[in-house]
Amino acid sequence: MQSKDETAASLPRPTAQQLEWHRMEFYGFIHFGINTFTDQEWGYGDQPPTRFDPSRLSPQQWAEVATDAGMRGLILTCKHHDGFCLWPSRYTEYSLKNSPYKGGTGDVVGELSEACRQQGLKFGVYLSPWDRNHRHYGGPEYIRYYRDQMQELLTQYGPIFEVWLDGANGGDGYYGGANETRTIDRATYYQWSTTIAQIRQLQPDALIFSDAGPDIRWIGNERGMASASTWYTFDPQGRYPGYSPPGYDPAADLGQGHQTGRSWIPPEADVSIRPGWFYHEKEDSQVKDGRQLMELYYQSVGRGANLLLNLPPDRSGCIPQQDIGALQEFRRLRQQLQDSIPAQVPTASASSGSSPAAVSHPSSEQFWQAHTEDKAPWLQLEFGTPVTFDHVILQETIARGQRIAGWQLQAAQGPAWRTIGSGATIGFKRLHVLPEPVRTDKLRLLLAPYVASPALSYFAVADVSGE
Ligand code: FUL
Repeated sequence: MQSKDETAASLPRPTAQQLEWHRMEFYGFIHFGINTFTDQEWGYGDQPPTRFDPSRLSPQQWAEVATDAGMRGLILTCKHHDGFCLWPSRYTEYSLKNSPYKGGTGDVVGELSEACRQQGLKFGVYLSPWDRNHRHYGGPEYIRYYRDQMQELLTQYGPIFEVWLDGANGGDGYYGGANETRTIDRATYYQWSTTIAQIRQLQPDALIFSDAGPDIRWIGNERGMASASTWYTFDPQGRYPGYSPPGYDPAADLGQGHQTGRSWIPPEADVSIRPGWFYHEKEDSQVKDGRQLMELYYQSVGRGANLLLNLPPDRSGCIPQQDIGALQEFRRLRQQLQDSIPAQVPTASASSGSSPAAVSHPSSEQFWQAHTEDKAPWLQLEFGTPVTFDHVILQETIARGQRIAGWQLQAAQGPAWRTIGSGATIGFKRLHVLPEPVRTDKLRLLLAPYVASPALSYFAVADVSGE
């Protein structure tokens, strides 16, 4: 059996780029294109480019809305399954260069990447592998085309933080007028290892997302819901974007990850602020409100995943007012949570290890770590006088790998301890909401079981209901 020291040395850890990505927590998706104008979710690929006709398109507004909402980046559907390109690709006529937008001289990818740069947002690209317009889809020529387009997106628009590889693949489409169904072998058709090497070469800092990684994995549903237990470690063997071997279970595999997985491939929870990914007028009354978005935040970021929230611009080319209102309320609720952390820092003590005072501030550079010989590590907060709280906020020091596999919260009740919450993983952030407020002068966190000696960066309480 391996000793705990050996286990710690061989633990998968995030790359510097992944660590920076974990710190982003919340960023946005923009689904915009010909579907916006045809009121569709999956365009067939047969609509003329002239249908793309926004009256006052403003990528600047998208970036401002995202910044005001507290997002850290935006990912754009540069090409969705219908094949229409939001940049003037030199490899196809099926793009905005043949649309009325700016008389065919526009470039939405360029305009948004520039607006993001100005606002201090990171910029990411979605380039759908499935292309229902392209006549060669299904054959080797299309793979060359896909990589040529990837080359354009990764060389013309500055730094890209995330390349989003969608899993939907093959089926019926226009395909240059063939109007037929084309099936592909999802495991072999795209020769992903070559495209992934191309992305690495062109944008070494970009993280590649798909339902199989290699850098970020899909959470396994489109409801923005992470698993109660979330491992960043994952074994992608036999999986490719859009393909998983038989026996795969999205909730168990993608949601929870694999505790003993050998690769660091953390999950991203994607969800739309509206029922659809693209704008549909009939969904104007179904925009998720601030409280619903806060729920999504708890079940994604609060469980250690990142939240990718989709904001579909309407036919004018702007994000509608009611969506903006919901985002403002969402931001207010997150701020309220932040503001309800008591200003007075409690005194921290621990069963062993380095100085526990490090957990009083949410800094990932400073952390407490239990001694390797400590069989039953714990951390304790003493408030001096009793405090009331309804949230507990935890952050694991994930730069050292994901180590905590079980935790329990106990509040002092006179001489006894009462368990007020428990779970398995912590990860980058864990927001634990108590069913009812607790009043105590001492709170402790028991950390067991664990993979290697636990390291924690933050341990705090908040009282939202008492605000
Ligand atoms: C899915 C696509 O099929 C949807 O249209 C959307 O883009 C979503 C984010 O991913 O796989």
